[in-house]
Amino acid sequence: MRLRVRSKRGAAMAALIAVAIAAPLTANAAPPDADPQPKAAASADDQKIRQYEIHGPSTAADRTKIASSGVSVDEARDHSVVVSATAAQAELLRTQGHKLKALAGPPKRLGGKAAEPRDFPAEDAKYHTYDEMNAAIDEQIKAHPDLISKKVIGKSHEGRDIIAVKLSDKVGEDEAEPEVLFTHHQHAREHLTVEMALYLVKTFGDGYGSDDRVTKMLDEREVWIVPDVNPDGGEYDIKTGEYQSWRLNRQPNEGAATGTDLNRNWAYKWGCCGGSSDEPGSETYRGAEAESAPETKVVADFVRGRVVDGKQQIKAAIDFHTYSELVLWPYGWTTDDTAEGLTQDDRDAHAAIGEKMAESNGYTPQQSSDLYVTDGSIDDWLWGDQKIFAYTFEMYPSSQGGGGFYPPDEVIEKETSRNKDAVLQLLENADCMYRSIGKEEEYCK
Ligand code: 0X9
Ligand code: CA
Ligand code: CA
Ligand code: CA
Ligand code: ZN
Repeated sequence: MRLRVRSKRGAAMAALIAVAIAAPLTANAAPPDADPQPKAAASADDQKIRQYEIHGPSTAADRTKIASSGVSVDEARDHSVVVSATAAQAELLRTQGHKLKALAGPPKRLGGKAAEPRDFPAEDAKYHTYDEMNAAIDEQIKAHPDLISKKVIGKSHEGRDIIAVKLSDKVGEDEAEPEVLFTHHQHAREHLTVEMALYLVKTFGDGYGSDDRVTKMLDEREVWIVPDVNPDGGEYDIKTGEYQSWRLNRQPNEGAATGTDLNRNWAYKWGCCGGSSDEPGSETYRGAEAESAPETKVVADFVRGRVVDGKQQIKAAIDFHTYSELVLWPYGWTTDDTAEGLTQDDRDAHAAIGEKMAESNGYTPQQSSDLYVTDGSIDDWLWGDQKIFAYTFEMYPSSQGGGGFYPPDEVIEKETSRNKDAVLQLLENADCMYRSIGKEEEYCK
């Protein structure tokens, strides 16, 4: 396992000090989030999320145990973690003996203006709402109709269109070219991933004919981008004009709590291994059954639909998340390097290309379970069920000090273009992923 030693202490400390000034903490004082009022039966407050730092957890096993309390583990350092938790989940961890330090909440960034419902705060206006995202994509299609198309692949729980954008020369034809999939925004608060999708659509659309690598890849590959897997969650996260730190979709469950963790809802080893929760209200609630979330099913059906004449056309994929600056590969459900359906060669090819991509963007490469165990995640399903080489990118920042889930919009250009080379590498390898380990003859002839 390789966990990066963090160098962003200063920024993280500044954030902690800011919290401490706002609400001084002594060893046994009530945390600033403690609610003195008796709990109402209502659910919105019970599901209010904030981040905490917990000192101590050092191994993947420690972190998996922490996650089993129902929190999401947002950041893994050498000897501590940052989690997102409700007040009740935080309380449970405290009764288990952990010391939780509340971190600063999401930034307001209102720039002196009143909160605008259903939009990003004024200072983050460069981020795209769901409507703005669709408009930006439509504009690119208009500019490059021979190169870019889109189709509605299904609907979210609240009825929003989930779309897949296709990029290739002769975009209207289904050519016999390796296909590559990019998925974005399974987790509502990870808005930078939608910007990543828009960056790819623009960079490939505008770069065709002038950028040699881009041109070659659009000539020889078919690229699929699902820019927003969880539109309901994303809109919910911004709808009051203040960030909600929301992760899940917006599907109601029996009882009060809303939402399923889409990245625990995929139909491979679903709920197998302590890497998700069966309790609504958990940040990693896996849903009532695999693909119970309409958003998961829509994307899974789309991927299954790419099987032509018994052959899966999609060869490789990246699922974009934030944050921590990581390149991850399967499996998440087991900490073993190899397991059923994942041979040593499969693992080595994943790792070889994963490490090369990480070299180019400066992220840390590792097997996803080196972080913590997950089951029912998209990358395990893509590989385990569909034999698609699958990566998860955890984008900027490396730590909570860099803005956590809410980096300012000033970083969008730099942090999306940072992945251009890695994405091109994946496309260039997609015709034979085993070439990376010198086994083209054996696997690709
Ligand atoms: O926990 C997740 O779903 C991802 N991290 S996040 O902070 N964005 O929520 C990591 C998923 C990595 N993939 C697997 N573990 N299979
Ligand atoms: Ca700004
Ligand atoms: Ca083509
Ligand atoms: Ca094709
Ligand atoms: Zn995520």
